[in-house]
Amino acid sequence: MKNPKDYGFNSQLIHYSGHHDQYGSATVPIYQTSTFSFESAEDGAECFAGTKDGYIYTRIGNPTIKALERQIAVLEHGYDAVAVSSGMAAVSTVYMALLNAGDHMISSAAVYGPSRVVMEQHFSRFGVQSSYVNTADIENIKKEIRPNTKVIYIETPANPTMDITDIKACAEIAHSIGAVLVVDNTFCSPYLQSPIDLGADVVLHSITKFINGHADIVGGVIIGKDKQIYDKLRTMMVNMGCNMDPHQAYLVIRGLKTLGIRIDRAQENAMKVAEFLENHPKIEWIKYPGLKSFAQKDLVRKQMRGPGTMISFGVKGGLDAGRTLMNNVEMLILAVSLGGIESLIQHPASMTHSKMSKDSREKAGIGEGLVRLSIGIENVDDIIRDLSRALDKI
Ligand code: LCS
Repeated sequence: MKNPKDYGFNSQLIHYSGHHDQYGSATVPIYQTSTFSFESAEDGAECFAGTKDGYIYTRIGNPTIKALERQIAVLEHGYDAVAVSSGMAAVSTVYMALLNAGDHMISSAAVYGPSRVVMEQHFSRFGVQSSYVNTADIENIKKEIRPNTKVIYIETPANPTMDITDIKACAEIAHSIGAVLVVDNTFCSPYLQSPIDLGADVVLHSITKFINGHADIVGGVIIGKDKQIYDKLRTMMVNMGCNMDPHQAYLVIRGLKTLGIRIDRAQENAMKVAEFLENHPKIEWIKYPGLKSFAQKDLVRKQMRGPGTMISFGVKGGLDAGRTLMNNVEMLILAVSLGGIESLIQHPASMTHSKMSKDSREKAGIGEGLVRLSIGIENVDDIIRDLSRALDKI
């Protein structure tokens, strides 16, 4: 595939890695090496000076990792990408690369718990200021702008509230004040949403989720829209040392090939599960971007190519009833994480978002009764039967 832009998304997934070797390998081999030999002392010096292309050391770069980075950059319509050891490494690298002491960041209040904890409890120790607001209402962002605001950071759909933030409107605000827009695109993957096309400067993912899709590795990736911002991100990753491992990259390349069909199937299932839950007498409320009742459905249509596979809901009877449900599922796995081929159920207030203060959780709309589902690719009748039986136990 010479120019991936001439091909559709699924063809890019299968055929584009940009990797070529002397054996004509159909897949990207694992370069399980920490270091690379130089042809001469002069050659080594040139590689370090950047006047010659060549691999030096795996923390700095590695052919297996580079193949994954190239592929994700193409899928996200960015300049290039930096693969890292986890989604949290991606979040921390972005904060480290883009914020200085005295700078201010405005973020969605509902983000993955540790993305907020690392800013409020750790970056604050180095003088970085932050405001957490409901970014689903753009006016809340405008109200928080300070002369030192350098980053607007959004998660859309937000984990776990499913609130949608208007990416294009955020990019316009960020650029009007000389700030950058960072979008955590984990809940959509590049299959369902292209933040760079809507004006984002940086996109990040927990690769652990949809991109890998098989619940067998932890990883992250950051995509820069241009060379200037990409160089900052790569330099920070290399110096912090949170690189991905080549074996991990190999597994992600393998999982990534089926991203499109995995999401198509899981999304079809999620729609049926959401409709089942919405009509169930024991369900108090439900948020799934594919439902007619979803308040922000117009924005979903505007910036997403599908509603995704994540569902949040509350059971009548609150936390106790939700616990009964979670303790009685048989096939669904009671576990955190998301975006894999297997359906998972979890309780954000006591699990993924438990390290946030109760006050922050409540203000962000993460109530004690919220139960989160990540729908997989199993037979949908089995998922619904499992939930139905567990709901009957309440
Ligand atoms: N961003 C989002 C939106 C996430 O959901 C997560 C993890 C991360 C970043 C961090 O990625 P990690 O370091 O775990 O690869 N979300 C999780 C969740 O909701 N359940 O378990 C992990």
